[in-house]
Amino acid sequence: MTRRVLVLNGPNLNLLGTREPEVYGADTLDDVLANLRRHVEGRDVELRAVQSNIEGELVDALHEARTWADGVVFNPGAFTHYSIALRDAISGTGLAVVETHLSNVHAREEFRHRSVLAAVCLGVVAGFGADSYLVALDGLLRHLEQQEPAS
Ligand code: CA2
Repeated sequence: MTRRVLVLNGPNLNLLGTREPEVYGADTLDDVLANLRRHVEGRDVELRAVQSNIEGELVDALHEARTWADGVVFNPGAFTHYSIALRDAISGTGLAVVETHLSNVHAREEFRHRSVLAAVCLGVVAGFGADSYLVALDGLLRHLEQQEPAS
């Protein structure tokens, strides 16, 4: 059975690899996505990627994902810490979403310690750099497998 996953990235993540490599690593967003695609090669997994700097476009991407995706690997960027609109979109769609961060947000400024999204997500992965996305995807796929009705 094909598993369809949206890899959704929020504000400023299009700048990955251009600045702050000590915090976010040297990979560009395209590198991160290529890594993910390599990681699932040979498995029946379809990945679609969306990045936006605009909160409403991220809400729209979640609404649209409801029509085709089994789950979402989502790095909401700074919206993590204050977007009630994204929280409502996640809970409203009922999608299995893994909140994903490159950096360990809990080891950084206090305002990054709080997520308004985590409580409505399936899980949270943070602090493994680009590998956070691989861990998040594996966790999501394992969860989806366990949901599959026994044949
Ligand atoms: O650690 C993460 O993945 C974050 O979601 C990244 C967000 C930050 O606001 C969150 O607290 C944690 C920031 C993404 C900005 O990415 C940049 C990358 C390169 C240069 C400038 C910004």
